[in-house]
Amino acid sequence: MKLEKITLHHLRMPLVAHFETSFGRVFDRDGILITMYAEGLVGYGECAADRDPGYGYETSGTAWHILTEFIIPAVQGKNVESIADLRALMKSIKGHEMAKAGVEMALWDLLGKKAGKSLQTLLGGTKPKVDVGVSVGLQDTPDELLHVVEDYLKLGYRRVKLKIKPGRDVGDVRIIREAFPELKLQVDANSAYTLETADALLPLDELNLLLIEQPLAQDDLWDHHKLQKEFKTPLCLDESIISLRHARQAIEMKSCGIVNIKAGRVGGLSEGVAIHDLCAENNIPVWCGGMLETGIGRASNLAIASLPNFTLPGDISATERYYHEDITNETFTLNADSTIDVPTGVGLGVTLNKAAVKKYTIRQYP
Ligand code: OSB
Ligand code: MG
Repeated sequence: MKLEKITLHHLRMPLVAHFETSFGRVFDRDGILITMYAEGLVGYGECAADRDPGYGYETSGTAWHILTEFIIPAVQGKNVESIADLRALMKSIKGHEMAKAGVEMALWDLLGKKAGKSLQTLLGGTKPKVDVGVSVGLQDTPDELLHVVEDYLKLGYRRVKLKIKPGRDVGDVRIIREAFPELKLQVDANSAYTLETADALLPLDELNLLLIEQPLAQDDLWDHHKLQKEFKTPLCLDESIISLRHARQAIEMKSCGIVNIKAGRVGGLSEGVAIHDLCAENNIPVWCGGMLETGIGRASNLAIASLPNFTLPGDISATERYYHEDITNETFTLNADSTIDVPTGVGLGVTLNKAAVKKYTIRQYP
């Protein structure tokens, strides 16, 4: 089918509550909505890059640049029958995985609508609902952290991830573990440590954590390998796994025991599925990470998280955990068993709330 037109909306949406990680605090979330038109159908995708280069080098600004100057000129007006065709058109553009992944998501939505199939079906997902948890940001005091965690448990979340940073790690985590001895608990450092400073994390090994996510730098598979030898708790890589190749190298090097899959970070859903398959062959459990996405990205995350080797709960929380108003008409709610239902409609299975898109748009292309 001919990709007749691609448009962009740069969104800035207020979060229900601020979210703080080792790289900073945000009060609102940037995203780029990608709309793709072909054969009378419309597909939607979301580019997950944030406003600041704290998580990775991509920002909503760099993604806008790469999309408008390179990706859209390379794909608009072209005939594309498959995801492989689209990836071939974008192949000469180095890096910028989140920009590419957003465009790929829009094509998956279109292909699903054309075939009358859900994204879940297209990707090979099987589960009707997926286990989820909540990612809890750094709080001003350990006491506040305890209250925030208690509130999420009351809502029904059965797995909690705590953000940590130097000086706010073992002490905070110990308080939560003592208050909730049976809770499925894990931590995420977002690259805030070095091999030297990560020794401070050794007491975490006694706190019965599911995993320790991304303690060291993004480009440091080797030091993660060295650090993993110090811990019984599996390290989990997020930022470091930017492609199937990086996943293979991390597994070969034993840099981690678990992999976080974010389709945005790895350049698209197809690469995410390939990493899922590789990890399954190597007995490496995977789970679906999140980037505080809108309903578009959340629908996509739920679809990929329904593949069989996503055996740990994902960072996919209910809509109300992120936004008072979303850009999809559909909202996602938490079931009593700490799961969220996977959309079953064609494509992503969500529709756009155009008034909300208009309200949160800060620039448009063309
Ligand atoms: O490291 O997993 C991360 C949000 C933004 C950027 C990076 C991360 C996160 C989260 C939130 O942890 C996950 C979610 O969407 O709920
Ligand atoms: Mg992470």
